[in-house]
Parts: sequence; structure tokens; C-alpha cells
Amino acid sequence: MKITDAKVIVCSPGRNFVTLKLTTEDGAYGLGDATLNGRELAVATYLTEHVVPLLIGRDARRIEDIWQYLYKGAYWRRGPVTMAAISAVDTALWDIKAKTLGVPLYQLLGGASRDSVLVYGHASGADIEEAVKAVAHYVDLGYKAIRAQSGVPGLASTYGVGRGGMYYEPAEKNIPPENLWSSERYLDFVPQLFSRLRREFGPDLHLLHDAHHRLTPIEAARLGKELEPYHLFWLEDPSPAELQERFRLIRQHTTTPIAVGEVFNSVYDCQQLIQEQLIDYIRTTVVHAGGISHLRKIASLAEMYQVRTGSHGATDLSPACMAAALHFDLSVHNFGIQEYMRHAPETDRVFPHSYTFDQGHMYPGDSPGLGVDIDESLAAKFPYQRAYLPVNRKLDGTVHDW
Ligand code: KDG
Ligand code: MG
Repeated sequence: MKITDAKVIVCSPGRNFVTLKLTTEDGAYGLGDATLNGRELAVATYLTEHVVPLLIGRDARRIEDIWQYLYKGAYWRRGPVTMAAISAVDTALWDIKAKTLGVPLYQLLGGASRDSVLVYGHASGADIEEAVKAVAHYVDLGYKAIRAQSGVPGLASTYGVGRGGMYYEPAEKNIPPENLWSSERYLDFVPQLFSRLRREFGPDLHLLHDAHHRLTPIEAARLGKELEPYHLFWLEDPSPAELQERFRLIRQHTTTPIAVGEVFNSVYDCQQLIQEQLIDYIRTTVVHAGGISHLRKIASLAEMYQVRTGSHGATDLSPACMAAALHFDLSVHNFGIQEYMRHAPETDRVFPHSYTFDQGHMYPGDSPGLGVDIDESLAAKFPYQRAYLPVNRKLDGTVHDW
């Protein structure tokens, strides 16, 4: 079953997406997400110039062989651009295989390990009162797990706080905005937010929070410790994780569960975190960590160390990635939770899909393959628009982690 066509589709229905569509000689096709927020065209070019010529004529059934060919064959390994490109190929090939066999993808991954996929949504507000209202709104929508973020007194903006509505979108057109940051103000404030949320919503609601890589290990340790009374489901990305051993210090100080991994590209980025049990949830996702094939390997390592999965699922991961994630989540034994940020309506129109949400859980559906399509003529009506994630500086002007 030879690959006869490989098309890289760049579109911007609400935000930018890069999608790979592979077609085989018998007309079957599959989709893979290749979106890298703020650096989309680097992946599109990598695919078009360096990967597509290698795919034409190759046997679409040889998923693992093609993965290794693209990974080892490039000589230059890993990195977000390379791995997003490999992920897109891998996901599209799994989609083709499942469609050809007439089964939803999770059936090829060992079948369902559970009946549904627990997801968490994003609630945010400019201050505590607004955040309480936003969490209440998500509770009304049926969510059982909610990530809560709030504006911090004395800071004009912070990560995770939307400009209203359900569609938080941090990427901005043209030159990136620069935010100002104070870890001191943030650390003083966040425990107040969760004290209020627990009082308001009781013990059963799962509450999560994303520190978005901004703290030093000892600051993260302090935050984790002060949040212990509020029993978070997790504290995400408390500190940048390039240096995996820095999480030892956080771990020594707090029992708040830790989740890390949305910027990781391979098992080597989280090997120490997993093997030393420095985290509770690994957040690698299909599009940025080598596709379904590689994500399963990460999950298998994590399973041995009682680390559960909690894949990234922000709006910059397209419906093709979301669907792939749901098939993965349904099948792996050590699934923990899945992030679900709803896409804008125009995104959903460009990518019709069979996955559904009900009462805080999601279902990939039983369409053959991923259960996601792309309306190419509609996609063409939303051309690419350059956009960047914000840049962060401390109050004294020093560049900081965003
Ligand atoms: O592209 C970056 C976003 O996906 C990221 O900032 C979102 O941290 C994020 C999350 O947990 O969803
Ligand atoms: Mg995050």
C-alpha cells in the first residue's frame, strides 16, 4: 500500500494549524497534526522540503519502520520541529491503518482500558471573584476537573487568564507582546485563590493549576507546600524542566502532585523524572513527542514507575491531535487525565470530528481511524497569519520564562 501523495496544509481558522494529509495508492488517506505554536512554518517547511520527498512510494503499513527511518535517518535527532514532523507522519499512518481495517484507532492500540476519558477544562478570571464564577460555569457544563488560573494583584497580565469566554488563546498576531512578572506577588496570591475555590466548591471537584515554568525549585517547593491543604489534582510545570534533577528538591518538600512535559519531545526528556518518580503525571502529547508510536513508549516507561499520563490539549493542538490523544488515552493502562481546551467554532468546522464531550468525559467515537477529517476548501479560506506566544520579563526588565 504505497503512499502516493503527501500534502502539508497550513491554515488559520481561529488560530494557525499545520496538518499533514497522506494518501495511498488505493485512495485511503490519513491526517496528522504538525502544529508548533509560534513556529508553524518551520515544521511546514521541514515536512515539505525534507520529509515529503522521502515518503512517496513508501509502504504506509510500515509505521514503526518509517518512524525509525525519519528519526535515525535524519542524523539530527529530536527537537520540537523534527519531532512534530515525525509525529504528523506517524499519526497519519495510524489513521490510514485503522481506516483500512475499518476500526477506530483505539482498537489497534489494545482496545479500550476504560469507558471514557476524564478531561479538565480551563477556568480563569481577572481576579478571585471572576475565577470563582468561571469555575462555576465549568461545573455547570459538567466538568469534574477544572484548571483554575487568576490574574495576580499588581501584575497587568499573567499566563492562563483569558480575555473572557471559553476560547483562551495566548498567541498574538505580529510581534509578541511582553508581559511583566513577579514570582513574589504570584506566590503570595495563589494559595488565597485555592483556599477560596475549595471553600466554594467542596472536596470532590478536581482542581488543577499551571505555574507555567516560572518558579525556581525552592519557590515551587514553597508553592506546593502551601497548596497541600487544598488537595490539587496537580501543580503543572512548577519549574522549567530542562534540568530534570531540579525536581528532586521540589519533591523533597511537598506532597502536591506534580505534572510536567508539554514541551518535551522524546522519552529522553523525561527519563529521569519518571525513573526517579519526581513527577506524578507526564504531559507529553501526540503532536510534540513523536506521535502515537513514541507516546506509547513514554507511557510504558511511566507505567513501570506509577506515573500516569496527562496529555497537553491546548487550542494550539489541532482536532487531529485531540482525536489521536483520545484514542491513546482510552487505550493506555496508566492514563490519568486529558487536557481539553475547546476549539473555536471555525476550527471545529474546518476539522469535522467524531469525538464528543459529556459530563466531564470525552469519547473518541467509533468512526474508523482517528475520526477526524479536514475540509480543505474551507481551510483555504483561513490563510496563515503570523502569531507569537508572549514573552515574559521580570519587573526589572530581565527576560523570564513565559
Ligand atoms: O503553545 C503553548 C500553549 O499550548 C501552552 O502555553 C498551554 O500551558 C499550556 C497548557 O497547559 O495548556
Ligand atoms: Mg501548561
